[in-house]
Amino acid sequence: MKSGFAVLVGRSNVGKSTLLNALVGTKVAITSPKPQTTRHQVHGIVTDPRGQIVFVDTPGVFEQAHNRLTKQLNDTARSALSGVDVIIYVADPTRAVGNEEHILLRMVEKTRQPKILAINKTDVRNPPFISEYRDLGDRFGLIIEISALRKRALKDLISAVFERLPEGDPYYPEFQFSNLEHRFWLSEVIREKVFVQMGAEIPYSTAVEIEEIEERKSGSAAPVRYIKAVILTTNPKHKQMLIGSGARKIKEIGWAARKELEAILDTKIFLDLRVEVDERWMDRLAGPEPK
Ligand SMILES: Nc1nc2c(ncn2[C@@H]2O[C@H](COP(=O)(O)OP(=O)(O)OP(=O)(O)O)[C@@H](O)[C@H]2O)c(=O)[nH]1
Ligand SMILES: [Mg+2]
Repeated sequence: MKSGFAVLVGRSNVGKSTLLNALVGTKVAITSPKPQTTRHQVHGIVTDPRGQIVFVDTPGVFEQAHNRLTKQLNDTARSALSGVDVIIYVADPTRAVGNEEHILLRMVEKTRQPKILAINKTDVRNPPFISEYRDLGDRFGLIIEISALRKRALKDLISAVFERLPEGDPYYPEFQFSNLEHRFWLSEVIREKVFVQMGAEIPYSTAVEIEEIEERKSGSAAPVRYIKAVILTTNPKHKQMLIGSGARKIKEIGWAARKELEAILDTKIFLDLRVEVDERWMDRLAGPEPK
C-alpha cells in the first residue's frame, strides 16, 4: 500500500480548492471567484485499493504581505511545503505568469520532493497563457493539463501521485474525507456564502463562528438540525452591509448556506444567523490550525 501527503500550492484563485473537492468527490474546502478564500490547511483524503493520498489545500500565495492576514496565509502555504511527499503546483493559464509565480517557483524549487505541474482551467477555450506555463515544464517532473471544474484528467493526476508516494499505512480511516471537524466545516460553508454575496472588501474582515448545534424533534415530524452561528466582522460599517437593507443580505447568505448544507448533509436545517462586530476575531480565530 502507498500512502502520503500531496500538497496543492499555487497563487490565489488558480482553483486549488475546487481541485481538492473534485479529487475527493465531495465538498471539503470552500471556493469562490475572489482571491484569498482559503485560510487554513485543509486535508482532502482519497483512499482506493492502491492506498491513500492526503491532499493538502493551502491558501494562495500573495505577492505582497500588506496585512496580517495575508502574511499569515503566505506562511501557511510555505509551511505546508515541508513534510509532504509530493508537490502539485497548480497554475491558471488564463492569467500570465507573474511575479507571484516567480516567488512561488523559487519556493518550490528549494524543495526536494517530486513535483507535478497541474495546468488547470483547460476547459476555457484557448487559454491565452498556456504556452508560458508549458514552458515551465522543465522545472517539474511532469505536466498534466486538467480541469477541476469539468473533472478532466483527474484520474491521471491521482495515478501520477500514487506513483510518487512511498509505501506506507493510511493516515486516516478509509471513509474519512477530511481533517476538518464538523463544526469548523459548517462555519466554512457559511463563510463561502459571505464571499459569494458580498463585494470585494468585506469577506476579508469576516469570520464565522458556530455557537450551537442541536437536533430538534417535534412530534412525528422529521428532526431538524438547529445551527446557531455568528458572522464576525472587524468593522461596524461592514456589519450594516452584511445585514443589508431590510436584512436582505444576511437572509440571502443564510438561505444559500442552508440550501447547501441540507443538500450535502441530507437533513433539514434551521440556521439561526446573526452579525456581530468583534475587532479581535483574527486573534481569537485565525490562530490555531484545525486538526
Ligand atoms: N473555468 C474553470 N474555472 C475554474 C476551474 N477550477 C476553478 N475554477 C474557478 O476559479 C475560481 C477560484 O477557485 P478556487 O478553487 O477558490 O481557487 P483557489 O486556488 O483555492 O483560491 P485561494 O483559496 O484564494 O487561493 C472559482 O471561481 C472557480 O470556480 C476550472 O477547472 N475551470
Ligand atoms: Mg482555496
